[in-house]
Amino acid sequence: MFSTSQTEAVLAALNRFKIELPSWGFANTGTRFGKYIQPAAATTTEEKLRDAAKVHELTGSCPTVAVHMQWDFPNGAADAARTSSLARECGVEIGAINPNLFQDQEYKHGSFGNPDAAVRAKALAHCQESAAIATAAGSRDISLWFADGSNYPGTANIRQRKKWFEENLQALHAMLTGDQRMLVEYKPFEPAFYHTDIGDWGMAIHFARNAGSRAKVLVDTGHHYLAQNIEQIVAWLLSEQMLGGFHFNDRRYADDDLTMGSIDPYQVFRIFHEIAFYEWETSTEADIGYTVDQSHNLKGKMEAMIQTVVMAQQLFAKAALVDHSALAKAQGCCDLVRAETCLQDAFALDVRPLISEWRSAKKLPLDPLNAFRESGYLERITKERASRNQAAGGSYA
Ligand code: LRH
Ligand code: MN
Repeated sequence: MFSTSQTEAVLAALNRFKIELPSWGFANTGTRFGKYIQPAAATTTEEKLRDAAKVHELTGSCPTVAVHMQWDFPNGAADAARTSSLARECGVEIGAINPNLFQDQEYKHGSFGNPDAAVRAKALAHCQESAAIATAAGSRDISLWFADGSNYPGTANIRQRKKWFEENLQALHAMLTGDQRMLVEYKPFEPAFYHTDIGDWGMAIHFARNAGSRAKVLVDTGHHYLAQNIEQIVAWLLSEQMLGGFHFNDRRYADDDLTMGSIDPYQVFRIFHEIAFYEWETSTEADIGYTVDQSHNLKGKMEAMIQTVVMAQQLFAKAALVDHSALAKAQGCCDLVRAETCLQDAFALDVRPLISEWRSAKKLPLDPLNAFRESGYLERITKERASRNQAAGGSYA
């Protein structure tokens, strides 16, 4: 079935593939039309870390957890040491620190882009604290997403807000230490529906470059208009050495935050292909942070996360099977069909037997989802957490 070189390529790819899990993916999240409470959902940071550790135990590819300031560090930097030792005790590490500049009432008209200097200063101080937590927790990335924007024409001075963002991102960059990075995530709309201050990759790469060498761009797959060619943006960011990370999810319409590869697995494959092809061509390993960013409103949160990592492993493995030299040759002589089929042939390969081989070599369950169902973990956390979750629930108005 697979040649030795194909087997080696897939096993090598699986050995280095790591995808970070979002703490918020284990909590009861909803849409603006409400939340459907899951009795087993995690509420405390400890429960989120334990759930993430369970997914890592079953899949072997997600040793770090992305955390969100207000959701996971209610007492700010004071929580850093305890939370990072708790994570280690669970068998994972604290990953990217996500400041939260969209919940507090003061941020109604923005954070870094707010016309009120006091609010801008508060936002910068919050990011400073995030950098301090990153240092305390041994995390490398401060992952920045801003809901900043406006809903109606004429209500915001877009050029002035751009200047404030440049100033504050430069100020934050100056606070980073060691190998720390700041990742600038863009999003075209929601919650703002007229303009968003960091609305696309062009604005993000400008702000990152303007801030300094530690600043890179983060691509959230759900943050694109449907017609946009995401892998072309990825190829550009790679070519510019400005690609810092991903938030993976899937969508049918907008930022739906559905499970990765559930709607368009070939999209994720094309992204992984651009990275693998770049690494083959440059004989370098791209310094990219892969992270899941999903909200599981209907699927069981643990099963959805395990399903996501299993899908990610498959798509990453398939991309490692593209015959890059045949592809480069076909591209060079404009042999369109041969070039295209280099991708289609790799995507069509069933890599699951090789992944099973990798799992048994790593003493991991051959079928993580089934192993989870047989583990009794869900029944146990449901018993532990149901009473607390019953009390939750939320209506839009
Ligand atoms: C914004 C976003 C951002 C997060 C949030 C949970 O849509 O993608 O990355 O902070 O989701
Ligand atoms: Mn995101």
